[in-house]
Amino acid sequence: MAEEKIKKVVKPVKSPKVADPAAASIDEATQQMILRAQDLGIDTVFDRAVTMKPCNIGMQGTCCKNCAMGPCRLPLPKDGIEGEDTRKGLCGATANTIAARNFARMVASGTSAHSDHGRSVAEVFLSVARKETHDYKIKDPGKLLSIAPHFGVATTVEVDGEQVDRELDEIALEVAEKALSEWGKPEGELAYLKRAPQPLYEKWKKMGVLPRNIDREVVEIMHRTHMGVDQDYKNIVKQCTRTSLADGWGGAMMATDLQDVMFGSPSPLQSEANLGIMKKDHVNIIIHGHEPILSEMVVAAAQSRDMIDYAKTKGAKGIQLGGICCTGNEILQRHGVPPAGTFLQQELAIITGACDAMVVDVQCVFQNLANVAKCFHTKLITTHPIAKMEQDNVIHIEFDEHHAMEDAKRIVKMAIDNFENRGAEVIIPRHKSVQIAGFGVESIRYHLGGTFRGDYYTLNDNIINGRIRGIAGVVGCNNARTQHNNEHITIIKELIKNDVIVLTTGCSAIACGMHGLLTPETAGVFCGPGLAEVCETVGIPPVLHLGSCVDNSRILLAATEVVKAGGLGKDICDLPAAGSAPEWMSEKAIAIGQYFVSSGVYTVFGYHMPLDGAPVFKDYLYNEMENIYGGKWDCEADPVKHAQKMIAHIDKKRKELGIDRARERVLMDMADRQKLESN
Ligand code: BF8
Repeated sequence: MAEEKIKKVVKPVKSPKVADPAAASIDEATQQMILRAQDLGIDTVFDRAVTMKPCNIGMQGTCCKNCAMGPCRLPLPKDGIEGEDTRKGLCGATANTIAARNFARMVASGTSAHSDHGRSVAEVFLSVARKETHDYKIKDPGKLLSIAPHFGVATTVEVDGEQVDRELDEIALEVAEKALSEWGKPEGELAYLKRAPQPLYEKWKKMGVLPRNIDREVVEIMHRTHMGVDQDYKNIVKQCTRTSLADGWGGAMMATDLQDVMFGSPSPLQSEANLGIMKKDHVNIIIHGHEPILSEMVVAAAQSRDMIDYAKTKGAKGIQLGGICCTGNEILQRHGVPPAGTFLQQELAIITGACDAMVVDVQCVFQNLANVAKCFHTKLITTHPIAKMEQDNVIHIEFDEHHAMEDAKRIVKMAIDNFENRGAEVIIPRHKSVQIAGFGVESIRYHLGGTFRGDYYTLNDNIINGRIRGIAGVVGCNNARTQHNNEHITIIKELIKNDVIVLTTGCSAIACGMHGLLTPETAGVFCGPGLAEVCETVGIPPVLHLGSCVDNSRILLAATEVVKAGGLGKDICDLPAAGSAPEWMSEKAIAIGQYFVSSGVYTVFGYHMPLDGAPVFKDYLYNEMENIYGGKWDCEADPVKHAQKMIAHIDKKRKELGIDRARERVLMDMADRQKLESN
């Protein structure tokens, strides 16, 4: 008896469940660092994804916690629903209402994240225009002149009956004031909406979804999804559209434009990607987050002679910067600073033991970084007033644009001083790949435009003649519930194999860089013959890195340029094009998806969508929306099927445009041609 009791009490201690590195990621550097973390007894997101399962009802989108009578949970019965759906919450909210409200709150949050970023940029730009800061300047006056008319700001002035150029400072000030008012102007509509193709703008107008100002649309979602307000999922989706347009054609687009004006518009450049960019004998500073305002200064500080000399006095050979997430993409696009990895690799950069400082601003920053940093010498520095961490090892250096360079130098010096404190063994994976990044609307025009016949001519011509089958935007996050990078890379390889040119942003772009898809040489290896020929002729990669997630606005404008160049319909929904977010996880991705769909793009998400508990609402997003805006949502977890769905849509559009036969002609091989000629 006593023996039995002892047996019961002394259970063998189970070793904690941890991730299988090969199942967690297709990237060898990531696999190596997951193993190292496990050896050191440090858990990472990959391990936590094994031990914590997602909530089944939340996954279905039908858990309502919008009032204290709940949470009310409305899972779909295992066998589905026959006849009337009688499920309801305490107040009577249906599964459709609950799932639509949850979806809408994701749109509101995602829009807020992009747009608050845009607001910060606009505020700094106003300081520049008012000459209140000297650390930032207008680096791209051409871009300022190109956006001014969209705000109704004149670039010339009449003097003695003649039009002459207006002072740049005057234009900057007026643009800054007009831009900033977009967040809260009391009447009218957002200034940038008219940049869309006219039929699209008219569609939005007819549907009553033109955003009035950015903040108002977000506030209205929060109001309408409060207990007992909007209880018609179609009406809720309408506000989702209006809010998401305030993101894509508003806050995010202004963030991109004003960053280009102040920090310079990107142009193609060579860099590298993956954890292997970190250097053992250098001071390594990892910059992580989304707002590139402070990081612009950190780049300048780290490249300054005095800081490099100071690093040498501490025994380092120099200073190596690396990026994570979209701040990383911003400094890659403009300065060639290599990304150290995607969203899921943030903990791993510290686990190398070589990260002397990690500087974070806002969004996509794991709170667990503080716990990982505790195990190493790494200084984890938060810099934004709205994004602090509770752990006591985190240092907060608050950024202020009025003394930005001073703040940046303080941070860089802190990293240098920390170089000699490295304790744990340093293990940096050797993996890294070369990449060409830095594309934008302007550089696509340069590479794929026509000298004599208007913008984007070469691109359109090659789509019409079938060498390029269509255009895909593949964007977005990593998600620890899918195999890191696998979906991005498999989908993109399938697309380019089928002659679809890919525009990429966010972590998808970093993944492409890591896996070698961002070089012109990729064309000869992975592309179908038509796309390979075009890429080899003009010397571009088949996958073009367009920047960070706010830079999805560049994809909207590139699509608009394609429409304008002619021959492919009159609206974005006419184009042989599709969108994809293979490994999405962020609410920002939902806002992006909604503005792509509402701009006419067929948009496929990977992993899963929290809609299964409300099939009627799901059907509205997946089918009905196409009848209104020409674009619709879809979801496909299998990456090959995912790409095939996009290709099928592209082919459907080619057929509607009457250009489906052209492709058949292009893809004939020599034998086919000879046969034809001899007939
Ligand atoms: O804004 S892709 S994981 S880093 S949310 Fe975050 Fe997603 Fe990466 Fe950039 Ni975008």
